[in-house]
Formats: sequence, C-alpha cells, structure tokens
Amino acid sequence: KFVAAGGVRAQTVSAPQAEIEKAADEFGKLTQVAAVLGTQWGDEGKGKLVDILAQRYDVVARCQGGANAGHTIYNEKGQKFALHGVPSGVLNPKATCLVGNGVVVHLPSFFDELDKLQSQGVNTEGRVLVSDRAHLLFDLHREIDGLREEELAGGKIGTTKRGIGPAYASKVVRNGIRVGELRRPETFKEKLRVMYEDAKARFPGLNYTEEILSAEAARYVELGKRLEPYITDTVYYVNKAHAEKKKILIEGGQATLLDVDFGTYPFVTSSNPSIGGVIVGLGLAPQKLGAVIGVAKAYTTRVGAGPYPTELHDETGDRLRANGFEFGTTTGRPRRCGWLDMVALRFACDINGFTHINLTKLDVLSGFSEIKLGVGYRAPDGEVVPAFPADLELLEQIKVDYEVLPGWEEDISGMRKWSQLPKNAQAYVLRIEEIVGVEVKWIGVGPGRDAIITKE
Ligand code: 2SA
Ligand code: GDP
Ligand code: MG
Repeated sequence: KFVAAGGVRAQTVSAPQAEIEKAADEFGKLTQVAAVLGTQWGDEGKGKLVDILAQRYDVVARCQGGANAGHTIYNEKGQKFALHGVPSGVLNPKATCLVGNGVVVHLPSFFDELDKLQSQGVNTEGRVLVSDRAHLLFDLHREIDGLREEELAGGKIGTTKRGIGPAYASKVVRNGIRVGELRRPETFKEKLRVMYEDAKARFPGLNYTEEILSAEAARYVELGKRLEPYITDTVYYVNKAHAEKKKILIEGGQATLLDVDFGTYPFVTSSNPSIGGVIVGLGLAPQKLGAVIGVAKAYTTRVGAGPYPTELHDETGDRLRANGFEFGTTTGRPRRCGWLDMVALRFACDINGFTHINLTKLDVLSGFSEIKLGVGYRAPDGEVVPAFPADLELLEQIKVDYEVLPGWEEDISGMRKWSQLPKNAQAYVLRIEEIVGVEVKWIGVGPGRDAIITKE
C-alpha cells in the first residue's frame, strides 16, 4: 500500500491484479495493433493506459515527439516512474520497446532515462530498439529552442525547451542527422559542423562554441558506440513482428490539439501526435491498425501558451489543479485547467477515428456540485462556430455554450465497477459518449495501475 501524490485527495493505492488484467484483456484479445493517442493538449494519462495494455502486447512503440513527453506511471507496488523518451511499455518485462523513425532522440537523456530505470529495478537490457532513421537531437537544438523562445518575447510558445522544434526543423530543412549515421563518425562530425555553422549564422547570440561543438561531437560518437546494439531497422522489425502475429501497441506523445497541422498553431509541438504521425513515424500501414484509443481527461488541461476556450481562471480551475495534481511531468510547470471541451473532443474524434475512449481522472471531479461540459462554440457576434476553428484570433474570443450536469459527492477512487459509480458520474460519462458517438471503454479513477474501470 502507498499514498499517491494526488493533491488534496491523495489516495491509497493497492493493486488487485484482476482489475489490471481485466482492463488489459479487453484489447489484448480484440486487436493485433492498437494506438493510444491524446485527444486534448497532452497529459491525459496515456502512459498509464499504455502501461496497463502493454501486459498484453509484444511490442510497444513510440512514433513521434521526444523527451518533451512526460508519462507518469505507478506500478502495482506504488513505485513512481516518469518516462520521457522510452516507451511506457518498458515496465512490462515481456514487451520489446521501439523508438520509431518519427521520434527525435537526445542520446544523453535517452541513456540517463535507461540508467534510471535500471536503478529502479527495471531490466531494459536488449528490450529497447531505436530506429536507424530516427533523427538525433543535440544540445545545439536545445540551445536554439531557448533562443527562439527569447526572440518571441511576449509571444512565447512555452515549449519544454527540450530542443524538439529545432530538431524537427533540421529534419525538414534536410540538414538533420539520423541515428544510423553514428556508424560513420567522420561524416557524422562533418554534418554536425554544418548544422552548427547554419545555426551560428542564424543566431549570432548562440551560446555554443567550437569547444562545445567538439565536445558534443565526441560525446555523441562515444554514445553512438553504446547505442550500436539498440540501432535497428524498426520498419523491417515492426512489419516482421506483424507478419508473425505479434501484438503491437503504439504510444502517442502530446496530443491532437498540439499537432503541428491540426492543433492551435503555432502554439503546438513540431510533430504530428495524431493518427497520421503513427503511420509516418513507424512505417506500419494504416489498414493494420485495429483500434485507435483516444485518451481524454474528464476535464481539460494545457501546459504552455495558446488559446484554450474552456479555461477557468477562477478557484474552480485552482481546485481542478490541486485535486488532479496538475503539474508538468517533464518541466514541473503548473497546468492550466478548465472544463471538458466537447467541440475539441469531437474534432479529435474526426481526425483520429477513435474506436474507443479512455476517460481519465473522473475521480478528480468528485465533490463538485455541478460539472460543466463545453458543448458549442460561438463567435463574439453570437454566430455558431460549428467546428474547432483554425483561426487563432477567433479561438481566443470564442464564447463557449455549456451544458450543466449535476455532480456527485462520493469519493470514487476506490470503485472498480461501472455499477458502483454514482448515477451522476455515470450520466456524465454517458453524455460524453452520446455527444461524440464513441464508446468510453475505460474510466480512470486514480493514478494507480488498478484504478481503472472497464465499462460493461
Ligand atoms: P515542445 O517542447 O516544442 O514540444 O513544446 C511545444 C508545445 O507542446 C507542449 N507540450 C506538452 N504539453 C503537455 N505535456 C507535455 N509533456 C510534459 C508532461 C510537459 C511538461 O507530460 O507534463 O512537463 O511541461 C508536452 N510536451 C510538449 C508544450 O507545453 C508547448 O505548448
Ligand atoms: P500522459 O502524458 O498522457 O501520459 O499523462 P501524464 O503522465 O503527463 O499526466 C497524467 C497524470 O495523471 C499522471 O500524474 C498520472 O499518474 C495521473 N493519472 C492518470 N490517470 C489518472 C486517473 O484516472 N486519476 C487520477 N487522479 N490521476 C490519474
Ligand atoms: Mg505528459
């Protein structure tokens, strides 16, 4: 037994294995390939679901993003793990974890994370494979990330400063360096120099000197040797695994509203955390996907800047933050909080074609006398805005139409069955299902592995 860091209503987490297995079984039986994606602005609890489902999957793969992701998981002993670049499936000793071609990899952080996992008792040996096509992310990119944010002054994106945007920029501008190129140290060093010269020309204030360049190049060549047993043609690997009927689980980082194409651009990350990123970032054809699971928090949060129609700037927002312990897993930043936005959720359902939803953190809503659901958008002149708009200025000024539902008093964090949930909690879940037309398969009622209800 242990007490989880759960804010005001910290709770005791024990782990009846049966509950965890029940949740895992639902999909383990159902489909050979499943993807778990965020539906909002990230931190919906994707890591927890992936960790549970990973018990029934042979391969768990990341396909986009990098160490900007932060997935917090509590195992059955209540031990806390914060994963960033390593797939959340790593806690299941039987799963092989892939870092797909669409990911950007900062090697020092990657190894730090693996070392930390080893020190926490997780055997990662031979279980993590990295795509030879994945792009490398350097300290140089991190430095640029900081400078770009400084340049934006009042218009900062609020990035995680992990170098993600600049690394994807290198990839797209075609002076990036891929993992496989570590095998040719001389060419690798030359390419890193080209990248540096390019950055120096663009950012005269760059705090990255010749000495730092040499040190980073040498460090990467050494880490490249350590990485050698991990480097894999993951496209071949994942397709072979599929042909051999192995089960494959794909873990999304960030979420649809942070997608560089569909999100609140430019207040987005630089990858595609929606369904397209799964295909491009792994090399597995779309018809092989049997299930696409959308993870949605029972309310919304956002970390970083950008429009957020249902954001609460009052004590209700503060209460959600405290109850839900809403602080960034990677940066510790307080998350902005607000009511569930059904216009945004419908948008995410349209884009991703979710077959199921995992509604998380329903326990955080206990004790609110009423709960609001944002069900419609209006422009300042009152005209209905039928879908999540691309126009950021409009989104900033959106008036949200709310539906008010009655809350419940009961602490639901110990409940494990749909039938145990208070009627008003059930009604809230059913209303969400009704609006989006997608089944809510799982309901999260706490941070622990067992704190999940499989809806009957
Ligand atoms: P970046 O660093 O270039 O990807 O930042 C661009 C935007 O994307 C947001 N972003 C995230 N939002 C929520 N969670 C993320 N992961 C961490 C977590 C974040 C943390 O799990 O808590 O610890 O702060 C994540 N990663 C990127 C970011 O806030 C920018 O709005
Ligand atoms: P991810 O990025 O989507 O994997 O989510 P994070 O791990 O960044 O943030 C989700 C946070 O909520 C973590 O601290 C989880 O331990 C916690 N969490 C996940 N599901 C639940 C739930 O159902 N209830 C509560 N109270 N916490 C949860
Ligand atoms: Mg997170």
